[in-house]
Amino acid sequence: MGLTEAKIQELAAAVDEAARKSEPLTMLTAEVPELTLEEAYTIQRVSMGRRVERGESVIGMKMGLTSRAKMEQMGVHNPIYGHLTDKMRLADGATIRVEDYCHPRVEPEIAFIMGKDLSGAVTAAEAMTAVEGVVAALEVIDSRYRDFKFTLIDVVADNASSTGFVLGSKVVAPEAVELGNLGMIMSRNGEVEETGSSAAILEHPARSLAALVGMLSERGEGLKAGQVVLAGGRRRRFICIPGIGWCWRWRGWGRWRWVRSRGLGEGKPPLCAHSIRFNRGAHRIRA
Ligand code: 0L1
Ligand code: MG
Repeated sequence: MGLTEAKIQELAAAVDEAARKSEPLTMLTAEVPELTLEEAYTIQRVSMGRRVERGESVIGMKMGLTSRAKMEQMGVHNPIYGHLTDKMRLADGATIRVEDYCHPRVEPEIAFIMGKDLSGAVTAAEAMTAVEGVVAALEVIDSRYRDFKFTLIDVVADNASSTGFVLGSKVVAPEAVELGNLGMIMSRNGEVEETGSSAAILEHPARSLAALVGMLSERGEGLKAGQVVLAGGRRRRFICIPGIGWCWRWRGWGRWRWVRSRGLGEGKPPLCAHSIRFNRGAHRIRA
């Protein structure tokens, strides 16, 4: 027997309030073990409706669990998606404060800017014909679940941990970059820690886009021209600990940097705030 409408509303209110107040939430599946994936997406949608009622607009979508490493971590075989609203978009120079989040993590992303509406069952190549531009992006994810413990169903209900994102300034035509094998270097406190490729995003970010459209179509939905789509992480996310400097660089797109916090001004605690800044196509996150 499925969940009642009243229960869906109650659970959507719970995830929405946890996200709004950055308050820890107990896994929904602890209370409702029979919760299905389908119902979790309904809860996600209803919780988005609550944001829209408060004045937010949905401006795009994100794909999550797109890398083999993340799927293995969660014991799943398919990616998930969440919604992006205008309020989640972090501007050049925006400041985020670690204490405003529950478990903030950052990850490098590739974003698509849709030039046309897209729906139905599409191949990766067909999906790309609707893309106007691609841009380096960064996602801030924040699971609201207490102790960072959740199941796939919980995380879907919690809008795939969506919290914030930054788009780089250098939007290029899709054919201007080798999207399927775009090199990336990640360093920690100045030392190269990991190198990789966009191929880790479902083997090609375009496949991620096509998979998103396929999943949306199952619910009679699709993407709209002008929307942003975050293709998904290529490996793992990096914990936001002030004092650790992460830097990553997509080939040809400049770099993002997240460095040691120095505080934001007189009297401010020194280790809690980060500002985000771009420089002529180089993308920088700085504390
Ligand atoms: O973008 C993502 O891959 C998020 C997946 C959800 C799990 C998490 O919060 O890391
Ligand atoms: Mg992501």
